[in-house]
Amino acid sequence: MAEHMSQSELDYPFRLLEYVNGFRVSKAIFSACELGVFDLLLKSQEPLSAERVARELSANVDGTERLLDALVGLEILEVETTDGKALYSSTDVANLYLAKGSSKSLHDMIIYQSQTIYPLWNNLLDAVREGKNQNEKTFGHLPEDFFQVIYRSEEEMLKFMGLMNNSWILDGHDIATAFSLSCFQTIVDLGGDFFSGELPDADLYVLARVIHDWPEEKCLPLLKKIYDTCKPGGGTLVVEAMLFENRRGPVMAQIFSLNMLVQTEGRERPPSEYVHMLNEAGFQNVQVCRTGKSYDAILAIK
Ligand code: ASE
Repeated sequence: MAEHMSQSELDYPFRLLEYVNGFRVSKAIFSACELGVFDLLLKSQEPLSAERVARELSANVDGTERLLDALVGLEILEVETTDGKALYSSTDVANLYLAKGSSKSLHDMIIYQSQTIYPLWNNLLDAVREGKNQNEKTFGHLPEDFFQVIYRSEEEMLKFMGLMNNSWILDGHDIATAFSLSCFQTIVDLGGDFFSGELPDADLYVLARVIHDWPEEKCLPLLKKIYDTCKPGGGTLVVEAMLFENRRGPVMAQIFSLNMLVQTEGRERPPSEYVHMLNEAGFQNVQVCRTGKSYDAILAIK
């Protein structure tokens, strides 16, 4: 199978070309989102011409037509042609995930990817060479702590929270039901300034996409503090995009780990590394649940 695939890739590198062009596909979708194409098509309820879309969104007609055509090619939009006139409409997927108002909208995640993640990834090469995040080079902030860059203004903080919130639309249910949590009366989702000061009282502390921001030296004291604060029977739920044990996938977790390199001080890890840290902190009872989606969960009980 692999041999057959690489043979056809040798004849013509279809898959490789798709990967190489990936950033252009991303930017076409980002631009349409930022321009408001999907919101306009959802609101209009009838198919629209490129001229009409351009006029409504104060954009150039030729540019708009090319963007709409590319989105049709990507099967994100649909087109019907009558008397040589093209009329564009959204697909159900675009209405559900790309328009702003919908309950499952990923709009905020896409805006954050376009305006923050994309510029950071433009410096991926330097991140790999230097082994450190590229906040200073990308945003001109001297990052004592990269979260000061992520939260550098009210607007930026809200955009980051939009990104974080959006992914719970996709994975929240699987994570919340990965383990039976009914035995925990008080559940606290730890975010913000948890390294200094005391933790609020709780039976379960949720650490969702926190550990992956930091090196082990910073995670261990945090996990120890949680362990010390927990009553017997209490614990912590760690939520992360976990690598396979041999680190050979999932590819999305591998890509996220590169994202942690360009933006944070952390990395994505396989379950055994989380289990090891939790054991070091004192937790003996540790269970891993893979969801098969982007995020997985580990429950550690004192
Ligand atoms: C963090 C999560 C993220 C810190 C920085 C982040 C995400 C993007 N940047 O805790 C969300 C998930 N990862 C990606 C690549 O989208």
